[in-house]
Amino acid sequence: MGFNVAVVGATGAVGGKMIEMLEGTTLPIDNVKLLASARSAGKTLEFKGEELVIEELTEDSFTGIDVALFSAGGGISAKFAPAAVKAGAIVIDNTSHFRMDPNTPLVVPEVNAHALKGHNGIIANPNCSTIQMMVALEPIRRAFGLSRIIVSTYQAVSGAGAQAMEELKIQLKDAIHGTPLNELEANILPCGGDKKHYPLAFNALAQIDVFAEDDYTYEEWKMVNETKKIMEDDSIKVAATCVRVPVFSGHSESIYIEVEKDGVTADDIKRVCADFPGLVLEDDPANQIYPQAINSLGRKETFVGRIRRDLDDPKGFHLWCVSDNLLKGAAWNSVQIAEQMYQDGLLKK
Ligand code: 25A
Ligand code: L14
Repeated sequence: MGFNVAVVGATGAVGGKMIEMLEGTTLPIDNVKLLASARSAGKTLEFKGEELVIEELTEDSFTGIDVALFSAGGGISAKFAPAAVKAGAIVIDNTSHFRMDPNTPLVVPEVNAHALKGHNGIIANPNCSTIQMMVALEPIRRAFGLSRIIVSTYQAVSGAGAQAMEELKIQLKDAIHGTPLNELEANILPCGGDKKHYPLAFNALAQIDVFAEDDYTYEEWKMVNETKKIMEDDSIKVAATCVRVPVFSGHSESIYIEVEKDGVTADDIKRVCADFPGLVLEDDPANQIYPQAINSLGRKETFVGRIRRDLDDPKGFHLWCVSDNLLKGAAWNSVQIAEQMYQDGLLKK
């Protein structure tokens, strides 16, 4: 007997990839139920060659569901995840809503799968930028200790959803046809709601999500807080600058770290990275080999390269980390969590 799986936000940028990941999963599946807003109810999407009709999400949607993957925004998770849990489903939630709740495990399977067993029905999928950084840094932390992380991100627009991708496409087209860059129409980015909007085409925006404490954005705070929770170490010093670039998918990150051990070399770091599951070392400067966003698309792994020593601090190192934000950053990590739970005997019919 297989599991009944629901996808909440099935018509979104992440939801579509969740459906794709479920087509290839090792998790035994009986039925897939696609849920979205009333706007999409009645439309169909394909799953393993079969047309599935999208249903409107309601509190009654979860009868008979074993696993519910949520990716329709924090407000929807807040409202409907409890109903799913009540109906007996395990919720794997892609939004930030439950991530810092001490009773909710925040999991990257390669890093802290052991945290899954403490769940109370909901498992949080970390922020996309955090996930790929965790995969790249966990082998280094395990081997040499980590005392500090300073990261700058170059984030793709798909992280902001399907409508943001559409907005960038139109801006690029209008720009090519001669609209001055600062006159391009912008209604969504850098963040939604009633805030100011700026064009992203041929631009870089040092704002992802809204501004918060100490003038860091909420996206930057997510990277700081989630890192400490996943690595189970509040003493790691973390600071982030999150930047949106006109890339459709594939987040890139420039990461500076300080290790705890003395005498570590760049080659030591390359060696432990090459051996870590889910991480691919692409680091051959002589042949101009390093990770690129366009090569990460469709891949479940995280890619790391440009690993080099800091020129002044003997415990400092720099690296470049890339992953498909819609896959490892969201849809794949969620389905991987379900597979891991099944493997660990935590998913039962
Ligand atoms: O609220 P937040 O936290 O700020 O979240 C912002 C967005 O981030 C994405 C997701 O956008 C979310 O809405 N997201 C969430 N988690 C993410 C993660 N970890 C993440 N992105 C990256 N990483 P999205 O566009 O990718 O997906 C949105 C999905 O949510 C469904 N949805 C929205 N409101 C819902 C709902 N489902 C149930 N109940 C609700 N009330 C949404 O379905 C989609 O699946 P949909 O039916 O609303 O949208 C399908 C089509 O409708 C168009 N459309 C969207 N908004 C409007 C609209 N049309 C008219 N008016 C609108 N206001 C879309 O173009 C789409 O084609
Ligand atoms: O917290 O806009 O998972 O790129 C990930 C994508 C927040 C927004 C999250 C983006 C979202 C972010």
